[in-house]
Amino acid sequence: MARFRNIVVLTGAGLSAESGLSTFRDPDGIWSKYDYQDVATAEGFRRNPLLVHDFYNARRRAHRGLRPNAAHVALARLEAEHGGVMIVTQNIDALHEAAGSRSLIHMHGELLKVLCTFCSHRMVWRDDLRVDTACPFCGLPGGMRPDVVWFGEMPYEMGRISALLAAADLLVSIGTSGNVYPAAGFVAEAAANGAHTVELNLEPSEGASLFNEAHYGRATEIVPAFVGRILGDR
Ligand code: BV8
Repeated sequence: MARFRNIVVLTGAGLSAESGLSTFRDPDGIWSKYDYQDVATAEGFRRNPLLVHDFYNARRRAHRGLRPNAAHVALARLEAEHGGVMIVTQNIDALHEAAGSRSLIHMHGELLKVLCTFCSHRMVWRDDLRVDTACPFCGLPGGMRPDVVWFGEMPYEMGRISALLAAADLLVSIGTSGNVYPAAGFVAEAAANGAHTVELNLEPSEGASLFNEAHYGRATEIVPAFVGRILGDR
């Protein structure tokens, strides 16, 4: 494996599947139980905030006690030993951090953070959120929402991500079905800038044909093996 200088790793729900978190589009995934229009849009939140709080409260509770898996740990090792790695995750869980990753962008926000829509303060929040929860900063009730990017909302740090994709000589996409934009467009953007592109997934994604290289299998097996190749393990 040639030596790469600037590595961008895009991760999706498949990376956390073996830690016990549901994915979205697998047969028993989240979108088979909820309509994303009801629970992952600002319109749905306006229409029925109680349903949306219940949806995220259940995911916050499910997150407790979960541990990062061997794939998260391998990516933290890659960052520590390579030095030129940035993870851009679509996931809102905190398992990359728990594995030790620090160079990390949560482009779709974070499950364990909330945002006050009145005073714009963001804060770590591990408990349930209710419609009438008062903001600890401005004191006003009724303005608190999960700090996640819903459909129709602009993902976070897109300028920084574009700069990273322009400089990348390797893009690795892990555990994502390639359905959701703009993340699904990153492989084409990186390839246009001359990067080598690799897909690591359980099965070919929507964008599979766009990758130079692909390895299919469970993340806890194929990600440590790939990281070992990059780091030149014997
Ligand atoms: C925006 C956060 C514009 C909250 C999420 C028509 C065409 C193109 C685009 C659009 C369109 N209509 C609308 C759009 C835009 C829309 C979009 O892309 N829609 C799609 C559905 C067509 N995108 C947006 O709205 C985005 N914003 O475009 O803004 C804009 C412009 C200007 C000003 C304002 C706005 C915002 C998108 C973000 C939405 N938020 N979630 C939450 O999590 O609750 S999306 C949600 O999907 C998650 O973030 C998730 O990460 C993301 C992607 O899903 P995946 O991670 O890929 O998960 P999935 O289940 O799909 O796949 C899992 C994969 O893992 C599978 O391939 C499986 O095989 C694999 N796997 C499973 N187990 C394993 C495994 N792999 C390895 N090992 C295993 N063990």
